[in-house]
Amino acid sequence: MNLEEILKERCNKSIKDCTNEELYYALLEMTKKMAKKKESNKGKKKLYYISAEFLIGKLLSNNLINLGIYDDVKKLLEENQKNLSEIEEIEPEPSLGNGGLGRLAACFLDSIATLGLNGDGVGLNYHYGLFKQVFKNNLQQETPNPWMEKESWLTKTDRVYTISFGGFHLKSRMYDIDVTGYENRTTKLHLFDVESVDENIVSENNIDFDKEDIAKNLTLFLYPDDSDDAGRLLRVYQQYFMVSSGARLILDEVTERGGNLHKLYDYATIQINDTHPTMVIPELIRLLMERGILMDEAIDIVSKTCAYTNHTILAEALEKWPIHYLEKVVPQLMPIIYELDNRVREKYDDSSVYIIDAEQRVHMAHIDIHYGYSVNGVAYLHTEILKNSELNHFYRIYQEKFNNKTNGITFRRWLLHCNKELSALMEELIGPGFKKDAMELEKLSDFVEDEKVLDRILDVKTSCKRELKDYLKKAQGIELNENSIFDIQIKRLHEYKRQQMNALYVILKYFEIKEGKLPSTPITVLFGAKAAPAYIIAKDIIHLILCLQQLIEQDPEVSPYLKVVMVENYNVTLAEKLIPAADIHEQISLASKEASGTSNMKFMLNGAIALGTMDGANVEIADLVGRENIYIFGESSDEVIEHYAKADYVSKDFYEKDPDIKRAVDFIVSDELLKIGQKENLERLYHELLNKDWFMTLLDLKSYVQEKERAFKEYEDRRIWAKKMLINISKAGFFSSDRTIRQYNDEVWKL
Ligand code: 26V
Repeated sequence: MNLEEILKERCNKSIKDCTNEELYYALLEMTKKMAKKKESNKGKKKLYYISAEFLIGKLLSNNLINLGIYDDVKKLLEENQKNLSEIEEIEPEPSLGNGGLGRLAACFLDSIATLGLNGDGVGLNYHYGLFKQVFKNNLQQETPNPWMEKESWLTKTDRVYTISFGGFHLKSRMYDIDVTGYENRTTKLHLFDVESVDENIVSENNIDFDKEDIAKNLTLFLYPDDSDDAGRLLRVYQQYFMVSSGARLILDEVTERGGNLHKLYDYATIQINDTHPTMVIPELIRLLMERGILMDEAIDIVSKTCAYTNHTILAEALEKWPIHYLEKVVPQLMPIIYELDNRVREKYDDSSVYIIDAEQRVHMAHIDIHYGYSVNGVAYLHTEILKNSELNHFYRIYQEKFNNKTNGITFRRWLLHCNKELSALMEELIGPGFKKDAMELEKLSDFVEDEKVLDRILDVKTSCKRELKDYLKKAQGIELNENSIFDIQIKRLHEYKRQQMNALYVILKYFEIKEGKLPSTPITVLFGAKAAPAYIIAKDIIHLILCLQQLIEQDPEVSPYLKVVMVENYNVTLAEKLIPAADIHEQISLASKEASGTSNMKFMLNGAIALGTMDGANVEIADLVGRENIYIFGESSDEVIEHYAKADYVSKDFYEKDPDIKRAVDFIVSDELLKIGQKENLERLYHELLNKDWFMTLLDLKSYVQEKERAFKEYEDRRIWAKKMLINISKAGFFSSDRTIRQYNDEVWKL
């Protein structure tokens, strides 16, 4: 089937006469048909990657690349005066994830398909995704982010289940998205949706809706506001709907393939992505018992089938559901959960490993660890912290279950697609092998002293900066100076990620410029971040950054040398434009708090240098590139863990003993900023930093400023900088998600 034929059928026009929109939908149809024709991966045992989030991004370009037809399609369009990039703009981006965890799941699906593994994704089909972020009066507002149009990547299937909740039933239907492997076969992402969903209960301008009307709202949004009971209950409804649908799919598929449910683990393995899908464990036990298997055996079977990945050590993010929630939503699971807890209590007298705690809350991660066969962290340091502190009591019981799987990213999207110029240069230098085997990037190290190559790498960077400039001008009306240093921090807004520390740096730089100390090269500090709708301080930090953006913009003394930009509605599409354009990337979480990070890997692959703490996968990046090719500052994870243990960090001490810190923090509530911003928000943030500062911003601020200045200074020697860039790229191969998935398969799934 070719494009011309499809167009003829759809609108009876030639390529030349079509609008970009007509071309987009024709390409969508063509790509879907091609993917459908491809054989899917096969095998006796199948992996089910269950996740509440799959942040898949736009799919057209990615699918064209993976199907091996990108260049042909682009050429055909060009011959008809059409531009593929402009056509890609038509595609809406589904926002089916918060950040790293959801994007990781999407990268994993790409690698599973590419490696030819028999594995599918299972999740939910949120009609409005997370939310669309809009800025008004320098504040974040949330609106729905609809992405499902009459025609989309979804294909409706005939698979329908009835899901029972306390007091009512809902009908669940499966929709599929084909996941194309790079020059290989395909797999599927199964997204379940509630048949009775009603988009009309949401208004256009905000994300308010009746949280109690479960039949209508269940799949409208990802993680609705969990600041109240109704929102939290809705999350439990969503989770059970997802896992019950998924568990039935798994049992049906095993049975359809002639498998024996007594040996379920020979036919299926389930990767539980964080604790959101944990109820799949009691649900599977329940369903096996319904099919006549006794409880003892059912528990044993399921324990050999499920594996759990932990993605955070933040206590507030480890799910603990009050028993009365579960009694209300899923009463049918309660006898099983009590039994699972009793078995633990009979065996161990350490209450920290119980499933149900003294406050009558169910610890979801504890179910996973006791009744799963594998527990993994997502970077070396993170797994060590799990073993040695956070989950130490479990590690002592189940040493053999614990393992590390350092995260990875798909190089198809994060190099071949998002940075075609760099990718072409790499191919010219070392041949096309790196596209299939990322470790071949190491061959680039032959060129670290080659001045011509170094200059060309700098040229590619400038060209990416220009592209970002053009894009942001058109899309958001933002003006960038491509001759400035692009210093970028893009990730969910959270105090532990410390965007506020970056903002304090901006304030200090503002003072310097005001006092006549000008940077050798102008600096552009770019941010992109959504804050959870109920996370007040996170929204205050966004407010501060936007106020600084306006203040500096309006100041002709400062604006030629310093610019702050917070892009609106940061998402995968924006990441694909921002990452190739970065000179420096900020990975400045409080050590021990960022499980891994994955943007750090994407930036490195695109020749940006990290400014970061020894946290998450930064530790492994530093090991690979060496200390001369990364900027590291701040206290170590051991030191930080000790501060928490001793409770000896007092932010006010740092504020009072250092006049620079005091001046920067005070500026948050200065007349200049209060003229621009909201008193309530700025004062709240000021007091938070002074009296709480849970994530120790002021502790690391000084060493952060120092290291950032060092980076800016070294940027001035362009060739030395280019060498650092090349070394970073050449060492990025380890962070291919193909490597991560191979390790999961060899050590955990054994497909
Ligand atoms: C969840 C929640 C939920 C409610 C309240 C606040 C809160 C804060 C954090 C989280 C994190 C959820 C888990 C997560 O997204 N983890 C991220 O997973 C990435 C992929 O493994 C990893 O690279 C990031 O470091 C990690 O933060």
